[in-house]
Amino acid sequence: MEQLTEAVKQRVQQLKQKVQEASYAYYALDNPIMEDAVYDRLYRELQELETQYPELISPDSPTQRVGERPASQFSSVRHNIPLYSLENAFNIDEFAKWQERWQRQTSETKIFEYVCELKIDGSAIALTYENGVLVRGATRGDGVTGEEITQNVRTIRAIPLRLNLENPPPRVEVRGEAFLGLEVFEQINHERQQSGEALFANPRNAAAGTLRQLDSRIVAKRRLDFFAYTLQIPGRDDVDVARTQWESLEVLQKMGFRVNPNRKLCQNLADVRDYYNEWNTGRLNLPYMTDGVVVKLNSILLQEQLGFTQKFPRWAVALKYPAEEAPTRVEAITVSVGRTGALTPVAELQPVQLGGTTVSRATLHNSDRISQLDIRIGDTAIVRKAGEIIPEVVRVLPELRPANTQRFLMPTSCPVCNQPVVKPANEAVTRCVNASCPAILKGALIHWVSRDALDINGMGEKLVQQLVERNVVQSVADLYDLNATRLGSLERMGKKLAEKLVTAIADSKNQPWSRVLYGLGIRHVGSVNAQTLTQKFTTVEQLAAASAANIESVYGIGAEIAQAVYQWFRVPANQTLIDRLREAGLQLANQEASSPSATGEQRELRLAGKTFVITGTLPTLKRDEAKALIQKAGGKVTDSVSAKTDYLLLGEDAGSKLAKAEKLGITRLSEAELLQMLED
Ligand code: 0OW
Repeated sequence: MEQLTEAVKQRVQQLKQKVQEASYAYYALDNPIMEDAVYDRLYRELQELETQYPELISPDSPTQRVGERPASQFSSVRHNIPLYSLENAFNIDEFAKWQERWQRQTSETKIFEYVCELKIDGSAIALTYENGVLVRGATRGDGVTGEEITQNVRTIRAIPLRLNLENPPPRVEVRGEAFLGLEVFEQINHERQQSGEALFANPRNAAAGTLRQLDSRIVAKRRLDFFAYTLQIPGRDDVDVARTQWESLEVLQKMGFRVNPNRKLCQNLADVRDYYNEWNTGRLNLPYMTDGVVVKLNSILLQEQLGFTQKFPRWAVALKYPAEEAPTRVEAITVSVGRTGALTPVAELQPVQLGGTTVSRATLHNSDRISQLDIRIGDTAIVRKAGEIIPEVVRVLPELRPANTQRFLMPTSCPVCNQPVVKPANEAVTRCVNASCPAILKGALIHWVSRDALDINGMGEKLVQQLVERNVVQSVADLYDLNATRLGSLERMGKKLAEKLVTAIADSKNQPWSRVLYGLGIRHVGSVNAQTLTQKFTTVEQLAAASAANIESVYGIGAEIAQAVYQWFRVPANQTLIDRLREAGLQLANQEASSPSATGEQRELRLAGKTFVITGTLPTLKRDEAKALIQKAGGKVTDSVSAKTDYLLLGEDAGSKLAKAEKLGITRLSEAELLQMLED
C-alpha cells in the first residue's frame, strides 16, 4: 500500500465534500451545481483513491452506498419514536368536522395555521442519524416495530449519508416517504414483463417491495426516491428545534433532505380547500403518485397540546380525493392472450373521463371475476380508478341492462390460434397451451433455445423477435427447417453466423429426451420434473398416452403438474409439434444406458460420498426435490455447513450459510451445475 500522505487525505476529504455538495444540490434542492460529467470524474477519482488507500473509506462516503452481499433476512427493530398513520377525511366537509373536533379539544380555536403537503403514495421509512451519520433505516412496519433495511436505504440518492450540519446533535430521527416515480415504475414493470415476473399493481407496492429486497444491488438499480416530512431530535424539545411544521421542513431541507416543494402555509379552511382543489387536477401532471393531501397544524406547541390517539396524531389528517368512479356502457368484451398463454378478458367501454384521463378499457381479470360481476355486453358498468393504475369494473347496474343480453362465457378455444384452451380446476386463469400459438411463440422459442433446454447458442431475443415477426418461424419445429440462406436474409446475420447457427440447431438434436420435454415449456414442468418424468416415461409416446393419475403416481409429481402435462398432450397442435420434432430427428426417448444421458441406476454412483448443504431459493427445484435428487445419486444432504461439506447448493437470497461456506472455502454450486453433474 502506498505511503499515505497528508495531501492524499486532504484530497479525499475535498472530493467527498464536493461530491456530497453536488448530490445535495441535485437531489435535495433539485438544482444541480455541476455537469454530470464533472460529477462522475470527481466520483471516480474518489473511488480510485479509496481503492488505493482503503483506510480512508468512511461509511458516509458517497462510494459506500451499495452493499456487496445480499442480506439473508431483515432483523426487526423497534422505532425510537413510533410512526403514526393518519386519520382520513374524504372531502372538505369531513375535514371541517375534523377541524371542529380538534378545536373543541383546545382553547386555541382562534389563531392557528395549517401546513398542507401532498400525500406521497409510497412507503414510509424511518431514518436514524448518530452524530450526523446515517446509522439505520427501517420500514414503518406496524408503526412500533419495523424491518431494518439500512443497506437498502443507503442506495437512495435522495437520502444523505451524512447531515449537512456543522455540529450535529447526537441523534436525529427523520421520517419520510420512499417512492418510485411513475417513469421508473413503468420501466420496472416493463423489465418484469420481459422476464415473465408478476407486475407490481402500483408504484406504492413497487416501492414497498423494493425496500424489502434482500439484495441492495437490485434496490440501487430501481432508483427509489424520497421526500422527508418529519424531523425529531430526541432529548431536545421539538419546539426549540423548530417552532412549526413549516420550519421543520425548511430545516430538513438544509440538513440535506429532499422535501416536497408543493407545500403551502394555510391560514384557514378556505385556504385548505383551495389547495385541495388545486391539486385535484394538479396531481395528474406530477411525475409520482399521490394519495390525497396531508393537512397538519403548523404550531408544534399546538401539536403537543393535542397529542396522539392510539393510531393517529390529533393534529394531522389525510384529506383524500374520492376514488374516481363513473358509469359507462360496456360495448364489447375482448379476450387477449399474454406471453404465458393466460387469457385476459377486457371490457371495451364507451370512453369516460376518470381521474383526469379518458378510460376506454378496464381489465376483467379472469372468468371467475366475470361470473362474480355477471357483466354482459350492453351493460352499464361502474368503472373505478383508485390508486391503482389499471382501471377496473366495480359492479354493473342490472336495472339498466338492455333486453335479451347473454351471460358472457370465456372462449373454449384460443382467440389467437383457435386451439382448445384449458382452465385447471383450482385455477382462476384460463390458458392457451399451444406451444406454437403466435401469442406464446416468442416466449416458447426463447425457452426452447435456453441453456437448460436445447441450449442453442447464438439464438438471442432479438433474433427470435425477427424470426417471429417476419413469420420465418411459426413453431419450434420450424427451427429445424431453417437453412443458412434463409437465416442469412435476416438483419445483422452474416453468412458465417447463419451457418454457425444452423449447425448449433442441428447439434441440439443430440440433447436428451429430458431436455426436449423441459424445452416444450409445459406449465409447472421445470428441468427437474422433466428429469423425473422421463425416468419413468422413457419415450414421448408413453408420456402422451399416460393418464393424469398415472403421471401423478410418479414420486415428486403432484396433481397440478400431472394435469398440466395430461392437458398439454391433448391439444392437437401440440401433437402435431411432437410429430414434427420426431421427423426432424429430436431425441423423444431415452438413449440406451451406455450413452451420455445416465439412467437412474448409473446416477446412483454420481454423488456417492459427497455431502451437500442447500441454501436460498432455487430457480426451479423445491428444496426437497433437490434433496431427493442428490440422495438418489448417492449424495448426502445436511442442514449446516462444516468442514465436511463438499458443496453448497446456492439459490436466490442465500442465507448465512453462504458466508460460512466462503470462509471454509467450500465449492458453491448452482442448480444448473448440480443437474449438469447428474447429467454427466
Ligand atoms: N405520505 C406522505 C406523508 C406526509 C406524518 C406525521 C405524523 C403522522 C403522519 O406524504 N407528507 N406527512 C405525514 O406526516 N405522513 C405521510 O405519510 C403517512 C406516513 C404513514 C402513513 C402515511 O403514508
